[in-house]
Amino acid sequence: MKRTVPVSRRSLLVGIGSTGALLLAGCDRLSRAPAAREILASSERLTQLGQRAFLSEAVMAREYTAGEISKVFRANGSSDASSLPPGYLEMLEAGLARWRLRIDGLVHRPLQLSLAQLRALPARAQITRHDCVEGWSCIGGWRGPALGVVLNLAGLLPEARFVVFHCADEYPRFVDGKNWYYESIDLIDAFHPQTILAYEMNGAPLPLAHGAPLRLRVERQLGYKMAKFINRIEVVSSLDHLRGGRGGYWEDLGYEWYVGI
Ligand SMILES: Nc1nc2c(c(=O)[nH]1)N[C@H]1C(S)=C(S)[C@@H](COP(=O)(O)O)O[C@H]1N2
Ligand SMILES: [Mo]
Repeated sequence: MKRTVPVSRRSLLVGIGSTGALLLAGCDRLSRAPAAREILASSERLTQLGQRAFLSEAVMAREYTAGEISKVFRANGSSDASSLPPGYLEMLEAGLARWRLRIDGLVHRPLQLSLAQLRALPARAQITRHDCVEGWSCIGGWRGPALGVVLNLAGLLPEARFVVFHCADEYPRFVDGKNWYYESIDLIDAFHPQTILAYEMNGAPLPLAHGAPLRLRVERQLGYKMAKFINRIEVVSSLDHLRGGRGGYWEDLGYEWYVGI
């Protein structure tokens, strides 16, 4: 029974067309690696969630053509070294050898991935419109592995319900030593095919202002969900005991947690 799980997922993916085909390539490549295969096969619940996402929630955000990309993509929130820890710029300039993305919490296998390892994963490219709660929009091209691929590598435990993104930047104006930006999404959004960890914007490495080296794209929600400068992904069963308890930096200040567009 377990062995058939990736197959049924594959046929689902074939059913949703070209986007699915991109992800299908990813699944195929991953399932050839024995460790990843073992994790995929052992996590039945995760696969069910993936199928639920594909079957009932796979409403895709609109994608655009290269010609529609905004000439200037506004940067918002933290966008320069003044919001980042000492040494961050130097780390970027030194080629990110020391940078790691930590994946921990309710996972079978906590991971620390280098940027090279993330780049070696199957990637998805998408040109989408970013809508900020302040009322402006820009169209940009993004590329990176589907978040679901990365989560499958770590393997979610059955209690997993939310994915939390911890960021490197701090808001100086609210400083109390704990004002790191963070965000969270549920597993439906986490396994949506357009939810990716982007290391590229408009064909170039993600610029500092837009969250270098890695930011989230969760295309069916507003801009503040799209955590920039991600350095840790934590899988949790509840958001209640995390920081202000509302699942995100702006949420803790009164904004909605789910902001669909
Ligand atoms: N780490 C971090 N992520 C963040 C923010 C931030 O200040 N810090 N701002 C958010 C907001 S409100 C928006 S609109 C987008 C802006 O992304 P951009 O700078 O690429 O336009 O990032 C979101 N993610
Ligand atoms: Mo925003």
